[in-house]
Amino acid sequence: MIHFVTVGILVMVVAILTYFGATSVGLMPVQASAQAVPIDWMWNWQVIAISFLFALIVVPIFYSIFVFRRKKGDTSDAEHIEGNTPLEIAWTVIPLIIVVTFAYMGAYSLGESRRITDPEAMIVKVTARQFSWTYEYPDGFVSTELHLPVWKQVILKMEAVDVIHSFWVPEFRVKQDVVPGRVTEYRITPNLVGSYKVRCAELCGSNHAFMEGPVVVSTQADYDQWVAEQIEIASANTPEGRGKKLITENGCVGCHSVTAQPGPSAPSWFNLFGEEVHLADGSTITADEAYITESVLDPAAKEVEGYAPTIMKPFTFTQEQIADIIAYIKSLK
Ligand code: HEC
Ligand SMILES: [Cu+2]
Repeated sequence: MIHFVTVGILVMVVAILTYFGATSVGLMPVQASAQAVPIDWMWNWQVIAISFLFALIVVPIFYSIFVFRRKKGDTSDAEHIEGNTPLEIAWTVIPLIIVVTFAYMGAYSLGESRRITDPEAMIVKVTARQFSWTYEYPDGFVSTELHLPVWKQVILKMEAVDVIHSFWVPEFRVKQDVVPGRVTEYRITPNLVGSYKVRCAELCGSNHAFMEGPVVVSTQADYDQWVAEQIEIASANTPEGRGKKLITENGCVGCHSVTAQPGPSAPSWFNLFGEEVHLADGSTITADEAYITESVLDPAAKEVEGYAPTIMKPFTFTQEQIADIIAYIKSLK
């Protein structure tokens, strides 16, 4: 009996220490959405259950190893046990109740995270493609950044143009697949101002790991200002402006970069125009109109040294669109 009491106390102590240890190391990123509350509530109960089960297994093992160690010179046989019906019923029924309870809690928190609906939610159209995210705003502009006002619900209507992707902002907790030929919905109420990142959570190809994009939750005033700036950029009907729009809409910057830093998986366009480009076959070529046109319409024709030619798929654009893209690339200095 004394052993049961000692083990019982030790199990409780180790369970409590494990729980506080596990929760103090920051297992979860900050909680930045109203939908995250029921999810984190359930997660917390899971950590409690995990800590208890961990203690329940580890404590008796170590207790037995140290307390019931065979004495030196003791060669007698151990007691033979032929089953124990009450014990077997207990270790079947108790875990069953726990599992069913967690299934209920899971369904409850899923329901709870979807019940928070606002009929006046803002709708943003999301396009996922290898390997970038683009957002179409109700105000009629397209961006590669997702900006959201705090405490305002947003519904993302998401579509994939190629393969299955998955929209995941860890701080919002909720995750949703984006499937070609189908519109999936993602409803979120951001509740914490900050800069986060969307990641693709579905292995979608060679640059899946770089399929990230900024997600900015700001005050309504900052958001309104950003929207005004975006509308101004979008309405500037210059060749560079139209080129920038095409680049954004077609996800080019998911691979390329427009700054001096090379992109995640493709050359930078910064200072590209007029420069000598080193090709994989050892030759060089000047990046002029003809070269850029060919690189967009038939990327495999000339391979840039150090990059895989197969990543970029050919695009179809009209001559005017190509001219706009070139005008935009020229402006990157
Ligand atoms: C999936 C990634 C990816 C996407 C999306 C992509 N590209 Fe590329 N692009 C590459 C890679 C990799 C190269 C270098 C290898 C090669 O030449 O094929 C390249 C090369 C180029 C070049 C030649 C650059 C140089 O430094 O010589 C141009 C111009 C270009 N791409 C334009 C575009 C445009 C315009 C778009 C969007 C309409 C686009 N790319 C979309 C991956 C991509
Ligand atoms: Cu993806």
